[in-house]
Amino acid sequence: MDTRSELQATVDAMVQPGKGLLAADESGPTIAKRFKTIGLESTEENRRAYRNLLLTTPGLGEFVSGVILYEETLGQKGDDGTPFPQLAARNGIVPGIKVDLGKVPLALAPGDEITEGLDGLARRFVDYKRQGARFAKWRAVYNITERLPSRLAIEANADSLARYAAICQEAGIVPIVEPEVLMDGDHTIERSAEVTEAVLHEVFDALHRHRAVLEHILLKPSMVLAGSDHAQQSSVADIAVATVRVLRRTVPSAVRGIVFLSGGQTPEEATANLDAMNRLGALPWNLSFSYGRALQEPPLQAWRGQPGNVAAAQQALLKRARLNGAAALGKYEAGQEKG
Ligand code: 5MM
Repeated sequence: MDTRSELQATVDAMVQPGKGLLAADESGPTIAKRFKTIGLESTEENRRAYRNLLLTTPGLGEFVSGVILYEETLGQKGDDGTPFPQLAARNGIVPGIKVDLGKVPLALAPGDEITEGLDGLARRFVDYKRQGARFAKWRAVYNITERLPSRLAIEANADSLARYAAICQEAGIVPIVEPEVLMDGDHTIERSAEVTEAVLHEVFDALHRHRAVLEHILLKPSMVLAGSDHAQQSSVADIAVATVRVLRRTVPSAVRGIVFLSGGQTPEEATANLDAMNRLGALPWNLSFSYGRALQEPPLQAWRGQPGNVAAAQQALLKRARLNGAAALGKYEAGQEKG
């Protein structure tokens, strides 16, 4: 298959009505933080057992079309000896990999951050593809204050995201482009909208300059929300309207799929907000989810590292996947939470 057809086939498999992505790409320090909440040590075997639980959830492929893995997980095997990428593919879930190497402070720009990992990326894709990865993910992070993010951070991160996307597409890998405007802070929803619009505008300008094919990327943005410390939190309806307004202003209709991150929202909030957006009428792109915490928190708490809790944890994951699948169609009802 030529590269273009390969990219197209992957996008087609990932963007499906009523389906979204599971972000299970926590790096070492992040998964250790998550395990700490259930009093579990982050050993290689515990991480493998947990990812095995997620990927062997019966029926998950009905609502999840892709899974983002961390490099270590890509090389690990399920209980039956099947490598995780093949295990996912067998269940109709496209395997992908987070390829950024994390963020560091942006030099001479106090408070801003930049994501690293471009050097040698094209070479790394040879192995990742051999292991079964068909898409990748790169996350840029923007802190909000009255003066942040700086123009410099917006431009530098957009350029890195776009270079990453171009390298992915040349390798036949679909890039998920993730600019995350953080909800930490006491900013208003209007300030979040202003920053998100500036960030996305710059990202698409950079994607154009770097010759990325928009039909063959997925965008993973944050929702437009007031800061988590802001006194007045917005309603679901206001979040949906503000987020879709910014997306309409900045994301070309050539982009097939927009898959949100949850960014610290509760699982229920992330589902309700996605649902409300999908009730706003016809949109140019498929709006769905690529949640990490909002999908994994309930199963992680149900599991607590105990083999006897695996079935309950899988049920908890399947429930969130099913409800988010409904939200991706604008068919979620809060009453379904009780089921
Ligand atoms: C779960 O967090 C992922 C990994 O973060 P680190 O690289 O810091 O370990 C992250 O990339 C995730 O895919 C997205 O940010 C979305 O996750 P949330 O939890 O915000 O939905």
